[in-house]
Amino acid sequence: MESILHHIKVSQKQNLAVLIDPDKFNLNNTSQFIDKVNKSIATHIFVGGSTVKDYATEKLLKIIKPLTTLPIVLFPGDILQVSEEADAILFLSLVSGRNPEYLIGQQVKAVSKLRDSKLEVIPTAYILIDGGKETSTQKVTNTKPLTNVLEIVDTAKASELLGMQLVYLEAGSGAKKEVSTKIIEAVKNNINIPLIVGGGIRSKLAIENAFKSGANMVVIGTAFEEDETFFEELKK
Ligand code: 1GP
Repeated sequence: MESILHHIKVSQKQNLAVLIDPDKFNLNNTSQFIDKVNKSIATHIFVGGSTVKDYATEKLLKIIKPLTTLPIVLFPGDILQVSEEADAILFLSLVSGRNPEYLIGQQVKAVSKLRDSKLEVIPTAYILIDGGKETSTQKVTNTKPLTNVLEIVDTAKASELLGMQLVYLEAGSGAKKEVSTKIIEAVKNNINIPLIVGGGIRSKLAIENAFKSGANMVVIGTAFEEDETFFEELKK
């Protein structure tokens, strides 16, 4: 399989990832849901969450894998979610916060699982942006989201200079407001690595705005969880 990071970098096509949070997902509905994903404009499936019961992610991955040919990317909140059943892992460092456990602690603990892994490991700067409400990621990591544009831009740039391969601007799952176009543009203009944007995106217009502002990939979870007709909406 072509490197997922490379694909995100070079593809002219707009990448749309559907995020499946094993904690919220109804397993009885899996094949119907994945069928809709397969027929939609989605290009990737992300699996993970900030609070997931032990091995629920791996269990879900095993069910999803035979049902789709889309690349499956782990989006793990902790090391228990690291699984060989996916194609790649966003190896996240929460660079917007100053909690060492999520900057480097979890990553060190994950090495025992990743050392002999076949997963494509994608070093990712994970930046929480204020989305208008406290998210579970903020609670779990005990960190605050960023609000200041210059600080957001400098955090993204520092991550690139440190060698990270991807920047992920995250307003938080179910955010009241998505990452603003102003922030997306400012970050995009200052980095040379691909940019992912997610959190609170619930309309076709918001997706288009994120792409126009420079996002290489948009991630959507809640809008699909709450209303599967959103898949149809995007085709129009
Ligand atoms: C991925 O957490 C987001 O970045 C997903 O957010 O659930 O609000 O789409 P939503």
